[in-house]
Amino acid sequence: MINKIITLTLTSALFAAPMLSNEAIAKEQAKKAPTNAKDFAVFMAEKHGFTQDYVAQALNKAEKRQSILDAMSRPAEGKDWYEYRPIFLTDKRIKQGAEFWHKHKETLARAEEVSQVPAEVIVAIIGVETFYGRIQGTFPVIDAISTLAFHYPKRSKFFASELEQYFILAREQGWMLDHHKGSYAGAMGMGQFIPSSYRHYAVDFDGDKKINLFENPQDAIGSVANYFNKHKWILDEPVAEFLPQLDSKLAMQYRNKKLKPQFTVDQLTNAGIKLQSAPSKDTKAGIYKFQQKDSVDNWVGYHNFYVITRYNRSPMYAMAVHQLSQEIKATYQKMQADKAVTSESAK
Ligand SMILES: [Ca+2]
Repeated sequence: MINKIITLTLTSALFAAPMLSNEAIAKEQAKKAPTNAKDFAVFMAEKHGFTQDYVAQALNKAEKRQSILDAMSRPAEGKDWYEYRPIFLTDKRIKQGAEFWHKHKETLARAEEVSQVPAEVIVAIIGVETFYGRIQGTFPVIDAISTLAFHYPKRSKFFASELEQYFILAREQGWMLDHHKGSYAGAMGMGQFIPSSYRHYAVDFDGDKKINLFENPQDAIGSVANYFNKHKWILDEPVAEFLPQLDSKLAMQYRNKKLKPQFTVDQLTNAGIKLQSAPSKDTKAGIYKFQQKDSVDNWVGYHNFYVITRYNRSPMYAMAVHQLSQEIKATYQKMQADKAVTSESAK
């Protein structure tokens, strides 16, 4: 697409002096999407070659929804861990995760092989995001993203950029702009990809030349795996470890204030923190606290813990995904063992 715009710019420049310098073209490319509909339509026409009328009409048809603005002001991350965990760690979500794994075991094995990301993490993400594709959101994506781009000043620049990506994505995939539904924040499909992630990380994993994260579990599985691969998941490295006996001084000293682990396994073990999960000694690590009703749980989060927060920037999210992945894996393995016993006894 970039090539096409540059070609167009150069062609028109032949007829209109002065010719645009490379610097001017780069400046044009770097322009940020405006946060009002009128300027946005002009911008999309100039930067991406859409017809201004087409963009203006699509935005005019899109509905500003107060329910979206309301939802933005009460995210699940406002809860404490002891309230947050039970939302995701339910028997139903664990059992259906094992069933999803069984149903798509060939695809998951292939995704593991290609992306070096374990099946249980891929399944847990799809489980947390949409209950294995069942709950993908009810807001027209164009309504959600345009509402936030034009009427939510706190994040308007971010969502204007996502709106820009959404128009391009729809053109690339041949979608009607008002066709797809998603979350109140414009996340789409079984893995809830925002438009920029859809464009950069989603893959066609069944070879039909389309990338359908809404209805095609193979594409969804391959895309979640690819997202984690591109965000540098390290296979066979641990995610996190509960430290029930951690000395409170050490907990303070190695507490991670940011999402990214600021210490190394070496530093932690040299300080006397005993780790069972045997990561490599230069693996990044930090202590994260999780609020229980009357106490605090300390966990060490490793590099892979941080990778999960690249999907959703919250330690509680990463911990829920991690714990769910472990529960699903245990249930899936038990299910396979039970099946083996059943088929053996049927002989
Ligand atoms: Ca496909």
